[in-house]
Amino acid sequence: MFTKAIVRPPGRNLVSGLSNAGLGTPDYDKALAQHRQYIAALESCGLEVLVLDADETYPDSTFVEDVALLTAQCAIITRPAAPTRRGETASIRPVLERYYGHIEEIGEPGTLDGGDVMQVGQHFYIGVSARTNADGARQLLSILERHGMAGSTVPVTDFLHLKTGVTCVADQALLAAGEFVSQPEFSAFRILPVAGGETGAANCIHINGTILMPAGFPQTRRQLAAEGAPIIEVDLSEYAKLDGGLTCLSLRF
Ligand code: CIR
Repeated sequence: MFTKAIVRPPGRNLVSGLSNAGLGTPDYDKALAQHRQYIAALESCGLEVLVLDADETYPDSTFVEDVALLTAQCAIITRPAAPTRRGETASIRPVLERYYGHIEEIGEPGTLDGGDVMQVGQHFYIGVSARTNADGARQLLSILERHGMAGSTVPVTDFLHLKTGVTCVADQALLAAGEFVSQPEFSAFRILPVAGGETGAANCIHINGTILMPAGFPQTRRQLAAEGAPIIEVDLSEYAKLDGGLTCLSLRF
């Protein structure tokens, strides 16, 4: 069960965030309104949400998931690969110190974005991607093992992050798109392949029995409804313009 979440609303500099989506420039006012709805969705799953101040220095800082990994045993500060995001970690440390007595950190030459880490039960799948390198993954595995946890790596070639294309939506069930539908590392799971044309729906969050999914994907909604869990749709169109989605906007613990 999660009890808390940390979020950071976007700053006006959101319009300068990194993007490969080709969907246009985000509208700041609309993004703020969507962020408020996102917070409300987290709260309706029973989470206490800590809302940090917007950070006008870093255009992508609203994607707070990428700067840390929060586990039951320790917090791990990552080392984001994108040069414009590297400095985002400094301001998260004092926040995490409020909750964690022990904080680990990924060091040079490793890079790791939190969006590349998918926790299922006590296992952590680590995507090795354009953002997370082999050294970053190796460091994370070693930290996890030192704290009695386990993980394994998964290659990511067609998506920004691992969780852009695969998320856990029920006990032992993964909603998967593209290369992750037939990834051998996931062979023990029940795979729900995302319907054609709805690749953007793969980034969902399963929180305390409720599924949060992005708005606008009717086939995936039907597919997830068949799982029997309550569903909340959240419109994150402005964040999709920066390749971001539901998981990216919070740290849940
Ligand atoms: C970036 O390229 O870093 C941001 N524009 C989007 C980050 C999305 N984060 C995530 O998938 N965890």
